[in-house]
Amino acid sequence: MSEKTFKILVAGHFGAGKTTFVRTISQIETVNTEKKTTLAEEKAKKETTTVAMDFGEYTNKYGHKLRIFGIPGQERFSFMWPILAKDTKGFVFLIDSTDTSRWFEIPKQLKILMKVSPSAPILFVANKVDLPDAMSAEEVRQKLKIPPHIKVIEGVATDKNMVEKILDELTEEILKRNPELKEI
Ligand SMILES: Nc1nc2c(ncn2[C@@H]2O[C@H](COP(=O)(O)OP(=O)(O)OP(=O)(O)O)[C@@H](O)[C@H]2O)c(=O)[nH]1
Ligand SMILES: [Mg+2]
Repeated sequence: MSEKTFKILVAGHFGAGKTTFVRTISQIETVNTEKKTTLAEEKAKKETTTVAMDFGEYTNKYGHKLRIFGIPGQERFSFMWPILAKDTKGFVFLIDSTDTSRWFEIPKQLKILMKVSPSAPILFVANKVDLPDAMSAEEVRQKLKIPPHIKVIEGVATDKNMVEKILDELTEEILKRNPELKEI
């Protein structure tokens, strides 16, 4: 693997927009593991869910090649979380800013991911802010009690420019902590 290639993980609760995020930005055909939702509560939200992982790649304008993995949000597939978190250099943590019904899943997921890669920065994203009644990043921060030194930004996983901006912000944090990745 080239020194400028690194792994990032897109995390977040069920339906937060992880698969959408990876699909929007990937420059290669993505790997997806979508299956039909089965439980009534999930079916009501969407038709498919990720059962193992998403994968895509994105090379930014500085030549950093990001290998982007997405986790399955549902807890019954949580055996994949530590596997996918291994060796990740940074996390994008998506939160649906229009719907708090699955936010209860966030703490456990965070705990598991951070235990595996404790030094990787996390960028929280208040996703779906294109929708009416979306909360602002600040509202999401307050409701989830995210401390001030951790970044929370607004995002739209369907919008390529916004996803690029999110990845650029995370990459900046990653490079601060891993200066060797700046080298060619
Ligand atoms: N309006 C809007 N819809 C979004 C956005 N991001 C995702 N969605 C929609 O939200 C739904 C859930 O998106 P997914 O990408 O499947 O969510 P996920 O986090 O991968 O879900 P699981 O893998 O099942 O945990 C889909 O219908 C997406 O089209 C966004 O930024 N804006
Ligand atoms: Mg998914």
